[in-house]
Amino acid sequence: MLIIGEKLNSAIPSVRQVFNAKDVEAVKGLAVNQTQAGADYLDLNTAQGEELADMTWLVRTVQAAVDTPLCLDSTDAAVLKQGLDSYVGDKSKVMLNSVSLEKKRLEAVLPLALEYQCPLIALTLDDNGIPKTAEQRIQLAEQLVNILVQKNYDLNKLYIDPLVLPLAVSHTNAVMFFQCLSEIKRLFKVKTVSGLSNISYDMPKRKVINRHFLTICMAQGMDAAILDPLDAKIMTSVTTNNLLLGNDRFSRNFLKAFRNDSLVD
Ligand code: THG
Repeated sequence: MLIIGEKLNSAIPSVRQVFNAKDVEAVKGLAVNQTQAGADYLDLNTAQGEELADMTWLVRTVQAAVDTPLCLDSTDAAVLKQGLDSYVGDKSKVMLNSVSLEKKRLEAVLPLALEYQCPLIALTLDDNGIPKTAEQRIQLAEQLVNILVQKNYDLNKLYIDPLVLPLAVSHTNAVMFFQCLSEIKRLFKVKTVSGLSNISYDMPKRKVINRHFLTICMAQGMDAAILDPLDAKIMTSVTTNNLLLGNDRFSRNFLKAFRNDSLVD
């Protein structure tokens, strides 16, 4: 499973301070440490500050520190474009997070993904909001897939995010999400992705819930997760789940993690 490191996000108060202070060393530290911990992509989100200007600064600062692919995280197409314009190198490696079926967002974000054939996260959300049922979300996933096929977008680069809602809102929100993951894969043969933390919103022991949620998502075949790679417990879960799910030939990655002393009980 692909790991998208979530730490370079202005929604985290300490990181917001780092961005506001234009603290280059702190950003480099978060980029290098997440990469060393196993991040395949680094998510960049500047929504809580001067979103446009901060995105340019962040892309340049992170690119100066690591070669790890970037995942630009904004609801605003102008910010995604700004991030792409600031990126030096092969723009087809930059993941865009995200598009949805909201009319304005679709019209503005889709051309960016098509121009550079970027990997793309697509949310099952339209102008009516997030649908309540799995069936309706799967329908939105189908609409997204159909639009992208029609535009000749390479579906291997598409990651559908069925959107996690808190268990505290409805006790069936997790099972509904698992159903979305498995059905979207079965019906459309496209990849899936999710953040973890919404599931445990307003609950105690959030990290325990997030970790077990991730395990079940992986068992449904989820292809990517936005998570904190500096959390040794969640990374131990990822490594062990990959082993158990037959995704770790000769136990190579599990044994490597063991020898590095990075597996925790
Ligand atoms: N889907 C998509 N994009 C997303 C989300 C999603 N982007 C934003 C968000 N959800 C994922 N990113 C974060 C970033 C930080 C935190 C949660 C989600 C966060 N971090 C704390 C910290 O680092 O201090 C705690 C981390 C921890 O639990 O260890 O809260 O769903 N497409």
